[in-house]
Amino acid sequence: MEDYNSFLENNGEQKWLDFWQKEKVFQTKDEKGKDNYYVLDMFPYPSGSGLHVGHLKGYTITDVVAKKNLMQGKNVLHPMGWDAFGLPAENYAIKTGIHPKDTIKKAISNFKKQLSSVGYGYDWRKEVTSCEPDYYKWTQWIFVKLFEKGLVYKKKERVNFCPSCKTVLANEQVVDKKCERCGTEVIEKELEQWFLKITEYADDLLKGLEKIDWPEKVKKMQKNWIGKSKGSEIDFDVQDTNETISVYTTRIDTLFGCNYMVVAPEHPILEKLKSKITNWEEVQKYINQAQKQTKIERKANKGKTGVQLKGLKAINPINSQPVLIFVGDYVLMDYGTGGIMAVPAHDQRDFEFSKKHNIPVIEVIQPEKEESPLPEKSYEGEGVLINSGQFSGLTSKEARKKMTRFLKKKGKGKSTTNYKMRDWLISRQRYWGTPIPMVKCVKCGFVPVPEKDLPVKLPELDDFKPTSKGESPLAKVSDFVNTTCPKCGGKAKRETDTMDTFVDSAWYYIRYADNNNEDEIANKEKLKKWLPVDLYVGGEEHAILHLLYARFITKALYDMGYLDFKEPFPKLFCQGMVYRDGEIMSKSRGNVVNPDAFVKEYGLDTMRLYEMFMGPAKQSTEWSDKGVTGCRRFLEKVWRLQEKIKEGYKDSDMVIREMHKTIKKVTRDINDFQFNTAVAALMDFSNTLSNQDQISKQVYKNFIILLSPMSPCIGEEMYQRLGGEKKSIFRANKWPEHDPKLIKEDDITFIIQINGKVRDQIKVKAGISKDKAREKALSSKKIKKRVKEENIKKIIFVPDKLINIVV
Ligand code: ANZ
Ligand code: ZN
Repeated sequence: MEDYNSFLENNGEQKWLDFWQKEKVFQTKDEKGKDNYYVLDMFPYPSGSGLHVGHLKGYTITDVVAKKNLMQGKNVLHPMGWDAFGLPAENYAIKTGIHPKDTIKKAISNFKKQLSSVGYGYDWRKEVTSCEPDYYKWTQWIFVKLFEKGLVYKKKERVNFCPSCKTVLANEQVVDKKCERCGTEVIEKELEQWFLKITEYADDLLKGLEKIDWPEKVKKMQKNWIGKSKGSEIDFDVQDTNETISVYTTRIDTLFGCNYMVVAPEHPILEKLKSKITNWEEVQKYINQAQKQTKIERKANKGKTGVQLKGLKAINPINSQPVLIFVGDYVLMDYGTGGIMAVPAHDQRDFEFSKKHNIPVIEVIQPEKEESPLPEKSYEGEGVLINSGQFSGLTSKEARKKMTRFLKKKGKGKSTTNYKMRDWLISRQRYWGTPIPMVKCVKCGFVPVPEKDLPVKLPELDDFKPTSKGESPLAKVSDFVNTTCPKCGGKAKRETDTMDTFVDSAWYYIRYADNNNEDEIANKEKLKKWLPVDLYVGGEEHAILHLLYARFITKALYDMGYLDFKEPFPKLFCQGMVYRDGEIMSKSRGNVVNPDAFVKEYGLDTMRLYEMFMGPAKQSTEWSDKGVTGCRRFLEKVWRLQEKIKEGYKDSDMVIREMHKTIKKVTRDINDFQFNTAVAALMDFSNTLSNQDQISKQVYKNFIILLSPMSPCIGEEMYQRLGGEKKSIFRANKWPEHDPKLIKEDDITFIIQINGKVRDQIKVKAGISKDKAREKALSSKKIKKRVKEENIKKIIFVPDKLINIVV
């Protein structure tokens, strides 16, 4: 009989890739009466260097899940497309003169070839490409809708600017004051920029996090990024003037300890009162210096420097005591009010500053349980107020309420909320992006391009360099720039900035539902059928920006009535990285494992199986060639098992029981993203089968079905060999179900903990419920001795392992 090796050598896998394509096995069908399941990978940028085996981990996960759901009889939407605008192709164009569209085309075709060679079942009819007019028409449409809704504005903003690349850089693209790409020193420049008002959705974005099934870590990162902060705004009068300085604080309870304040170098009060500042020269010098730094550097300064405004004092509104005023670069103008009240005793930054400037430290909060670290260090915690007049004796929490009320009555304060998140700057002075569909008319101002005139097409260019003024290269194309006003018909000029590519990727999941629609972003019925996405899989590096932007766009479109869901991705799974020699795989490190050569040598089934077997999917794992050979040997063994099949053979009870256990485990593990243990269970079962002299067709068939999402070619080959089937294994609706009666519930050792410490072990039936386990645990003598029912705070239950009673 032909062995596995010759199967591979005779293009056995390719045979099935061709078959699936010919039979349209993985094309999305929407058959009536079936559940719909939408599983999606994050939108890849088709880079010139192609895919390595690290990228394929996430894609294999979605493909396994897609195939399993298909086999369970669902309609499955599993699309792929390209985040095709962006800088790499444009920079390459500047260097070589090759048009970005050609570079991208080539890269996409390479990506497609690679993905197809691994047997992924994408429905290529659904493909979208963000640099194609039929796609960016709708990116522009969204922009116009947001504009009409008042969620778009243009504003001058100091931005990071690279004089060599002649473009604005995001903070993340500035490393060590230098441009990440070319190493040129970055400057700050005031430029008119388009913004999307994501801040209007700050609270919605926060609230929505509570309802979605995402890794806790990712939710926390979004929460911190949004940075909701509840506190108070307090007005300090400036002595002998009519001016006041407002500060934002989260610790109004420390107000009696405030004996100086600090304003940002850009604070308007400085210009206003400069004639009263007796050391103005010194102050001005400091301000000039501060403005030479970027915001990132200033944040890193952490209050090391500052200059007192001599001749000026403010008055603490709670006790009318005089307060010194400083200018300091660590106070940022764009957070809160641009001014802070400083409390040396209870803020370490202020503490250190006060030592440098000989300012007294007034203790006003005493810790309730511990010793105060004062006078060595500030005490930043909460506690009970002292030295605080009528408020002494209150706890921090009570004091915050009462002091806010007190100041409010005096007209000197109020409670407010601040957010760290800023509006989304989407202007890019670059060529290879979606043109911003706005026109500037002398009479009417900025007017959006009407829907019927969309898309505003990106003109063909040969010269991709931005202009010397830092404008987009589109500014050089007079045919593009000069136009008429859609409102009054008068002379007008087009906006020449293009959009941040994060706008393109903030809505692509919508388009897959109906990617060829020329009249709508997507048909409502189709949206209802497929969205929101059932499972979204991608890397944690997108934890903040992409996922936040996508949620924002969804919420805005929901509010405008175009969508009927508020969260695009109710379930998110983030796969871990693949390392090689302890390092992230990357071209520059030279440790990349190329899937092409690998598939050629071992076969795609082995490749996919190893991707799933190499470790828990959510953890980072090390690529090992030895592990690969292990997987290959397993498939060889699976191949040989067919020799044991005997028609009508009656398997032993043990084999049947093991089969049902395996069905249960593999099904559950795939649902729980525990692919490695699913594969391990199949390996175990294959050992059981190897030890038999003969096995039935049915047992082998079930085994093959369970394996086929991971290793589809051997699955299809064996399934067809077993005969009697016309359909592909993936379309046969034959995913097996286990029979709980047949899985004998063994006694297992079950651990009882109290506050995480093991206190007893009992024998219970496997599969015991939480309630039953609780009852058993509480009736144990050893536990009774230590725990009273009424003191139980929480019960943590790990099925078939342990129960932990928290008291
Ligand atoms: C007085 C105070 C006393 C503060 C104390 C803290 C501890 P979050 O949670 O980040 O909102 N702050 C306010 N505006 C600022 C700005 N523009 N630049 C730099 N720092 C600013 O923190 C709010 C705290 O950050 C505020 O509370 C203020 O310092 C500072 F014992 O006010 B606090
Ligand atoms: Zn006009």
